Amino acid sequence: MNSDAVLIFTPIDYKYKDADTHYAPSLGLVALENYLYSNGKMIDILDGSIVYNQNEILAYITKYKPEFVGQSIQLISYENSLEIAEAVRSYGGINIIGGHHASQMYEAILINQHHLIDYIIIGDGEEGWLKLLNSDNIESIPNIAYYKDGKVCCTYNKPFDINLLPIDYSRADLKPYQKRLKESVFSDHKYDNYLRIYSHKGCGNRLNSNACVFCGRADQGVRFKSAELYWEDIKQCAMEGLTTYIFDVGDDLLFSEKWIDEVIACKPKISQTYELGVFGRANRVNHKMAEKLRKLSVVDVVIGFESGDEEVMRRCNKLDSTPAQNILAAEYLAANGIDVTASYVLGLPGDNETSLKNTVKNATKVYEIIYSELGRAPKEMVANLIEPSPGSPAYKEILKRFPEKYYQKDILSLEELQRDYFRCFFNLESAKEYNDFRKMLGKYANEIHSLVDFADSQGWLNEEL
Ligand code: B12
Ligand code: SF4
Repeated sequence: MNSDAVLIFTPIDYKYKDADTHYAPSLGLVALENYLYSNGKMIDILDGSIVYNQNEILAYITKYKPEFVGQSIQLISYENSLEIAEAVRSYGGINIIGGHHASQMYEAILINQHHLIDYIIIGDGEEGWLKLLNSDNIESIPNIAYYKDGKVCCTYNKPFDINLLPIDYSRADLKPYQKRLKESVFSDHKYDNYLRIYSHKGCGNRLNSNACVFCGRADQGVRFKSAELYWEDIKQCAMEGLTTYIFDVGDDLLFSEKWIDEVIACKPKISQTYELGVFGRANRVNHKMAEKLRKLSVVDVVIGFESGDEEVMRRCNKLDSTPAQNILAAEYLAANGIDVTASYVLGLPGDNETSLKNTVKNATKVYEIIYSELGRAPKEMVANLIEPSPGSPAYKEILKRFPEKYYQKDILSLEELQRDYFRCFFNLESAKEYNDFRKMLGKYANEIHSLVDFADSQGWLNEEL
C-alpha cells in the first residue's frame, strides 16, 4: 500500500436484500478520491458492495495498517463499520465515517462509539477529508463532528464547491463492475459499461414541502454544477470510451428548466455515443420538457411514483405530485421515446389492500404506456418496502413513540425499525398482524415486479420476495 489513506464503502448486512445495480464504483468515494488526488494525495478505495467482502477488508486493514481509514456507512452496514473501526483502532489508526447515515446519526454515534470513531463528516466530505489528512487544526476544518471533554462538538458548515473539477474515473478498476453488469439482466445487456455522475446535490422537493415520509437524505438546499462542467463530466465518461450508459444521481434533473436550457445551449460535440439515465419529478414533465430531455440523450427517467393511491401519496408528503400526474409524465416521456422507471414504496402511511390494488393498477398503466410507445416493457420497475431512515419524518415519529429504545441509540436494526414503524403508523401490535401485513405487501410487490424483467427493489429481507 503506497497510499495516504483508505476509503471503504462498508459492506451491508446481507440478511437484507442488496441492490443489484452495483455497476459502478461509489460516486461519493470517487468524488473524494478525485479531490484528494488533485491535492497530491493517493487514496485506495475498497468497495465492500461487490469488490471486497468484510473479511477481505479486515485482512487488508490488518496487513497494511493504514493510518487514516474513512468509511461510507449506511444503516444496514453500520455494525460492519464498527468491526472495521475496531481493527483500525487496534493499531492506533484514525477512524473517520461519512455519508447520509453518518450525517444524520453523528450525535448518537459519537456518544456511544467515541472510543472507536474519531471524526464524522457531516455532508460534503472533500475539504474535511483533505484537511484531516493534512492534520490541520480541528476548528479550521469544515463539516466535522468529534467527541471532546464528554461532549459532541461540531465545526462550521461549509458546502463543497461542486464546480471545482470534473468526475474522473480513470484511476478506478472498472472490471468488477463490468462483470456485474454483464451478469445482470439490466437493460437486456445493451450496455458494456455504466458510470455515475451528479448534476446537482440536494433535493428540490424539500423546498416546498416536507421530506417524503421515509427519506433520510442529509444534505440541505439544491446546488447545480455549471452547464460547462456538467458536459466535462459527460465527456470524461463517454469520450474516453469508458462507458455507453451514464446515470445522473441528482435527485431531480428537471428541477430548473433554466439550467436544462443552459446545458442544451452549450452542448459540445461528443463523438462517442452514450445514453443518459436520470431521476425526475413527475410534476415537472410536460411535452416540451420531454423534448429537451431527448436533446440531452436521456433514455430513461426514474420517477418516485411512490403510490397509485392519491390519499397515500398525500400522506407520503410528496405534495406536488399525484398518481394521475405520474401517469401523465409517463405518457409525455414515452411519446418522446423515453423509458420510465416507476419506483413505488409499499407500506406508506394509509396503505391498505385497496390502495395497494390502486398501486398495482398504476404500475400496470405505466407498463401499457411504455409498451404501446416503445414496443417493449419498461426496462425496470421497483416496489420497495418502506425504510424509515434516520432523519426521515417516519423515524422522528418512531423516536417520539419509543424514546427509551431509540433516543441517542446508534445501533439500529432496519427490521426492528420497520416493525416499530408499523406499530406507530398502522397500530399493528401483534406479531401475527404484522407478519400478515408484511406478507401482503410482499405479494403486491411481486405483482408489480412481474410486469418487468428487472426490479432492483430495496428494504426487503433477502429471502422475502
Ligand atoms: C447511487 C445511489 C445508490 C447506488 C450506489 C451506491 C454506491 N455504491 O455509491 C445503489 C443503488 C447501489 C444504492 C444502494 C443503497 N442506497 Co443509495 N443512493 C444513491 C444515490 C441516488 C446517489 C449517491 C451518490 O452517488 N451521490 C453523489 C455523491 C457525490 O454524494 P454522496 O454519496 O452523498 O457522497 C458525499 C458525502 O455524503 C460525503 N461522504 C460520503 N461517504 C463518505 C465517507 C467519508 C469517509 C467521508 C469523509 C465523506 C463521505 O462526501 C461525498 C462527497 O461530497 C443517493 C441519493 C442521492 N441523490 O444522493 C441514494 C442514497 C444515498 N441511498 C440510500 C440508501 C438508504 C441506500 C440503501 C441502504 C437502500 C437499501 N436498503 O438497500 C442501499 C445500500 C446498498 C449497499 N449495498 O450499500 C439513501 C441514504 C439515506 C440515509 N440516511 O442513509 C439515499 C440518500 C437515498 C434516499 N433519498 O434516501 N444507492
Ligand atoms: S425521496 Fe423525496 S425528499 Fe427524498 S430525495 Fe427523493 S424526492 Fe427528495
